[in-house]
Formats: sequence, structure tokens, C-alpha cells
Amino acid sequence: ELILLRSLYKKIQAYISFCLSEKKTNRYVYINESKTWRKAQSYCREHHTDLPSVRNQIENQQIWSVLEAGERIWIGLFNDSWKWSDQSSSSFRYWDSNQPDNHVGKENCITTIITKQGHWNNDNCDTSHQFICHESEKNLLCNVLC
Ligand SMILES: [Ca+2]
Repeated sequence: ELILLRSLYKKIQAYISFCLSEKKTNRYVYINESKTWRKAQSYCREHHTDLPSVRNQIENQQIWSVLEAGERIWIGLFNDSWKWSDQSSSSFRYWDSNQPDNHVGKENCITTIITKQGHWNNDNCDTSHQFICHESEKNLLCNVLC
């Protein structure tokens, strides 16, 4: 009995230190369905965590590496004075050379897509694109345990 209790105690300890650690495990889930930005956001929030924020070159690279040639996908940035869907305060930007351009004045609900080159382009929110969801494993576990 004492041995069982000890192993249970160790497991609980491991979970707690995992939840308290700052190291989030990022996972990106590619969704092979075209949706508008808002619908993509709802989908990610319902099934995963959120549309991803891209906080640095490494994360940009991680997302880019998931894509097939020429694919454009939504990420979590939108133009409500440039906020991230998941409330991240990151100021990292990776615009393509002539972006954001608000092309033909219809990209005013400006949203961001990643092209194969990894550079960003604003687009009309009502356009449908495939997208990527961010899944925080820390959130999944800690919602239950912490
Ligand atoms: Ca554009």
C-alpha cells in the first residue's frame, strides 16, 4: 500500500511540476479544410486551443515546415489594431516585402496568411483558406489537473 501511495504521489508531483513549468509544448495541427478566418478560429477553439500566434522566427519556421508547396494558411493575427487570436502580445512580424497592402481595399478585415516562403500577407477575412491550429498540451492537461 505504501508503495502504491508513493508512486501515486510521484505521479501527482510530476503533473504539478509540468503544469507549473513555463515550458509549453507546442503542437500544430494542420486542418485540410478551407474556411474563412472566423470559422477557422471557431474550429480551432472548439477542437484544439486556438489559431497559432507566431512569436519568433523559429515558430514561423515550424509552421512553414508543416505546409506543402504553395499553400497558404491562416494564422492567428488579425487587424483589430493587430491582435493575436490567443491574446499573445508578441510583436514579431514577418511581412512579405510589399505587405500588408490592403489589396483593392478589401483586406480591411485584415488577416494574415503564411505563404510557402514563410512570409506573411494580409487577406480578406471572408476568403477561405486552409489553416493550422495550435494545441497546447500544457493546457489540455492542466485544465483538468491545475
Ligand atoms: Ca495582401
